[in-house]
Amino acid sequence: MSGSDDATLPPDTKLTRTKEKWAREGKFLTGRHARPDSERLPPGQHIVKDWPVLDLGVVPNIARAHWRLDVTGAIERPVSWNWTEFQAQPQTQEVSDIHCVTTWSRYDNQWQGLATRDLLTKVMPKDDAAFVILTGYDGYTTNLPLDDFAAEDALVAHSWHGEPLSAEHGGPARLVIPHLYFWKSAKWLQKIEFATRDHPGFWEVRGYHNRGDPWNEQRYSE
Ligand SMILES: Nc1nc2c(c(=O)[nH]1)N[C@H]1C(S)=C(S)[C@@H](COP(=O)(O)O)O[C@H]1N2
Ligand SMILES: [Mo]
Repeated sequence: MSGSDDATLPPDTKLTRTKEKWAREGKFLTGRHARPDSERLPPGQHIVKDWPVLDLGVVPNIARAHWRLDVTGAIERPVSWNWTEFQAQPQTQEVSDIHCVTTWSRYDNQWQGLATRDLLTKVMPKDDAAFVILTGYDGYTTNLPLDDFAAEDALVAHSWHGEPLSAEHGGPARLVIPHLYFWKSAKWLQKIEFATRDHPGFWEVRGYHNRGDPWNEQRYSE
């Protein structure tokens, strides 16, 4: 499950190596703490109006006709949805802020898709499920505690501001976990796996924090 030996991943780029170096050096850390209810902008962040694109440099082009989303692991009812089946799931709209570990934040993003809470109701995690591992069509992985995945404003989004999510931003569908740094929000979502043990993902094995709470500046592992 660790990204480094996954054959489908592109080789580490200069940017990947630079970000690993920043993690080692603690770049962007301010040492300040804030609470989401008292401060909207987390410490060390600045607001952008445009929406930057960040990924491993390979944009997988998945036609909606060939797209599937597999939900597997420690659940009572595994599913593998095609696009039509995914679109038939309950629809939720959420407006939330993006906080990227590279210090940009973007306010008031309108998302539409399947709320993770509705997904959980469908697939019924087993009692010992405690983690969720996300895999993208580019081979990217990231990990979340089940409680973070289940956040009230978290969703598997297929639209942004009323338009289908663009390929560069993770379309056909991506995860959106607004209360954690944006690297947790896997683009080009292919698989959601429930697990009893944690499996650190692509950035988590390269020096990023395992949880990534922006208000506590959990940018990097110690
Ligand atoms: N599948 C996949 N998801 C990914 C990434 C990636 O490389 N592959 N990069 C992550 C990182 S580090 C960030 S900051 C956000 C960027 O999303 P954006 O390009 O829509 O701004 O996607 C996250 N999700
Ligand atoms: Mo990122």
